[in-house]
Order: sequence, then C-alpha cells, then structure tokens
Amino acid sequence: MILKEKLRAKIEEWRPRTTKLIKEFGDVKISDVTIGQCIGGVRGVKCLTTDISYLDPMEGIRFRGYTIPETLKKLPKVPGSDMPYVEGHVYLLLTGEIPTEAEVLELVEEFKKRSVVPQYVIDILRVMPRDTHPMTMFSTAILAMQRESVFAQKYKEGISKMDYWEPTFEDCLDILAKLPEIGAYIYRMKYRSDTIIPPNHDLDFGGNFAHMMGIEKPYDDVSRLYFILHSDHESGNVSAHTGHLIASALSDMYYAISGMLDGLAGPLHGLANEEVLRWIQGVMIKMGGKIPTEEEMKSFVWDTLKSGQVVPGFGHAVLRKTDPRYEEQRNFCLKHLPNDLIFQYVSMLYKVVPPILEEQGKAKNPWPNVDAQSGVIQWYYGVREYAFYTVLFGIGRALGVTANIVWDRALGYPIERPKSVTTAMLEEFAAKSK
Ligand code: CMX
Repeated sequence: MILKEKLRAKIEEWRPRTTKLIKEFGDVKISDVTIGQCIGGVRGVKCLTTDISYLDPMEGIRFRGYTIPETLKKLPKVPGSDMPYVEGHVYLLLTGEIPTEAEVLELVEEFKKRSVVPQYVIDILRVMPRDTHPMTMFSTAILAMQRESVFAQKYKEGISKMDYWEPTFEDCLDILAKLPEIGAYIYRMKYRSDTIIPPNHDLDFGGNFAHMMGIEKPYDDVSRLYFILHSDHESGNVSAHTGHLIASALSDMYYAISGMLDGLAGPLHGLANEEVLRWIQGVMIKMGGKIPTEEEMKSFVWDTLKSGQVVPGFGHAVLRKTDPRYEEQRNFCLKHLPNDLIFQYVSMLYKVVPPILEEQGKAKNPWPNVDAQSGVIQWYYGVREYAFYTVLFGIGRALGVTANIVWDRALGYPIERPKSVTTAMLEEFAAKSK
C-alpha cells in the first residue's frame, strides 16, 4: 500500500528527531505550572506533543501546517462535488502530505475492503434499548469490536516495540472504514423506523455516509466538510487527550476510540452542538417562530447567563477569536441556506452574544466555536434528532485521534503519568510564595 510505505519512510525519518530531543535536550524547560493551572484543568501548560495539527489561539487550527481553507482547497475533490475526499484528509493527517489523486483512490479502495461491520456488532446495537443515547451505542459498537484488534493480537505474539505502529495502523484503517456504516445504522435504526439502507461501495466515505443516511445531495458534501472540520484540534482537548491517554497504556485503538467518544459525549465538549440547537429552538418557541429584534435576543442571552447557564456554542479553552470551523460552516450556509430561519437566528447570535459575554467579563473568548453553526446545517437537511449530532462529531474526530495514536506508537511515546499533589501541598506552596 502506497500510504503504508509513505508512512514508514516518514516515521523512519522522524524518529531520530524525537530521540535527539529526549536524549540531548530532555531537561530543557518549556512550561511552568501555577496553582491556578494545577486546579484549573492544566490550561495552557505545554505538556503534550503532536504533529498532526496545531491550534493557534488567534489563527485557529492548522492540519499538518495547512489552514482550513488551504486544506479544503488543496486536497483532491470528489468528482462532481465541492468538497474533498475524507480519505485524502486521512492521508494528509497521517503523512503530512497532500495526496495525489491516485494515492487518494488507493485509500478509498482500502476503506471499501475494510468497511464490512461484523454482524455481532449489529446484533449488539439491536438489543440495546432504543432510547439509549446514540453516543452510548456508537461507543459500545467500537468497544464490542475490540476482539478484531490486530495490535492486541500481535502484542500477545510478542512484536518488537519498533513495529507497534504497523498493527496500530491496521486497526486505524479497520476502524475508520466502518464508522460511516455504524453511524448511519444507529441513525436509521433509532430515528427512521429501523429502515436500514445498505452501503453503496461505489461511493467514497462521505458519499456513502450520506447515501446510508438516506439524504440527497449536497448532504454528501455536508458530511465531507463536517468530518474534515471536526477531525483534529491538537491533542489536549478531552476527546483527543482521552484517546491518547488510553492508548498510552498500550490499550489498542478500539479501547482508545471507544473512550475518546465517551469524552466527546460531554455537554462542554461534543454535546455542545446539540445544546446550541436546543437552546435556539427554546428561543424560537418563545418568539412564536419569528425573528427576534436584537433587543429581544439580547434579553434571551442575558436570561440564560443570569440563570447560571453558559451560552452554548460560544467560548473556547484555547481559541481567542471566531473559530475558523464556524466560519467555514457559515460560508456553506450563506451559499446553500441563506434564508433558513435557524441560520438567521445563529447569525443574529454572532452579532449579539460576543459583546454580552465581554460585558459579563467571565468568558476569556466571547466568540463562537464550531458547535454554534453545525447543528443548523444538519437540521436543514433533515437530521433533526440532535442527540445524533455528536455521533457525526465522533466520526470526524476519530480521523485525527487514530492518526495521533499511530504516531504515538511510531515514536514510542510512553505511558502517560502526570504527578498529583494534595491541597495541603498547594497551600504550602502558596504560603511560601508570600
Ligand atoms: N457562556 C457563559 N459563560 C461562559 C462561556 C459561555 N459560552 N464560556 C465561558 N464562560 C465562563 C465559564 O463558565 C467560566 O465561568 P466560571 O469562572 O464561573 O467557572 C468563565 O467564563 C471562564 O471560562 P473560560 O476560561 O473562558 O473557558 P473554559 O476554558 O473554562 O471553558 C468552554 C471553555 C468551551 C467549556 C466554555 O467556553 C463553555 O462552556 N462554552 C459553552 C459550551 C460550548 O460551546 N462548548 C463547545 C466547545 C467546543 C468543543 O470543545 O467542542
């Protein structure tokens, strides 16, 4: 496989850089930790390494050095579509190179070969109560497949540490290839009266997902855009970090991806896109379905804040400007659904919320994040069950987390084990600082 050989060459080229840093410069200090950071979720402490993506607070995410507009422009496009192949993005995340058409098509074929979801996974999904949250179903499906792990098998057989990345890479492709079918199956079973649409193996990752969801064009492009935008956001966010942490114990990719989905399911992380739509629709009901005036919208936002809730879709732990993932989805809305009522609400929120959050003075970033915009597009194309939105995020995020774990194994990153202190110790540090 071209991708695997390209990856092998990249890994061999990269390893001496990591080895040299540890051996010769291991004691060089890059970050300090304050009491605030120690209690406050390790914000801003530089203590993770990833080359898959980098998040600049002002510029937003770069995938392997490419901004979102550059990524979307440079990756080979699916014929007849405005959006690139998701498979090409997987290639980019893994290797750092924009693939040629031939390289993408090879991966498209590879995914097709690996895409068959085992029957026992379907059986497990079917025995779960239908009101189970779709994220619980999704995570369970991945975990159930752990018996398929090539890494777990090879590890038992006694593989060399230098070769860990190869079976990890196999697990990566095996899992990614099955995600569209698992996601769409959960959707159709749970929300479309169990009318399952079989895959069409002539289609790419995004196209096949849209087909199995039963939604016409341009939902295929919506899916491609969505999966690419959500793929990676450095490695400190909850989902990516959870995946990395689990894999650091040499738990295989199935354990890691199931766990990363569980982290994504939290309302402060991936579930926020669901919260955004629920919140907007609450406002719409109160307004009797009409567009509120700016004054009315401001008063809804203040009511939310005064009741002690956050305004969903705004703020970010790292970003300090409008999320470029928000902007890209906004561009899509401006092109395809400019007059949609919910989009108009979202646009008004873009105007109204940041000054209010600034006035309130708590949120470090008053600007919208990716989740403020994504539910609107799904709703417009008929995916109105918002509990499902985080599954879409999960399919996308898996692209980045799997790439990270392949490289974790390739570069021999050790088991993660930060050190804890007690509150009394912090109080001692505090006393000494006076
Ligand atoms: N509305 C109201 N208050 C907010 C806020 C918002 N959108 N964003 C931050 N704040 C508040 C925080 O709750 C915190 O308040 P306390 O001091 O009372 O605890 C204060 O401002 C400082 O928070 P921060 O340092 O700016 O933000 P964090 O790094 O702690 O949290 C995030 C980041 C995203 C969890 C937070 O901005 C938030 O809750 N936003 C709304 C939920 C959301 O949209 N999440 C999706 C994020 C994207 C993703 O990961 O998928």
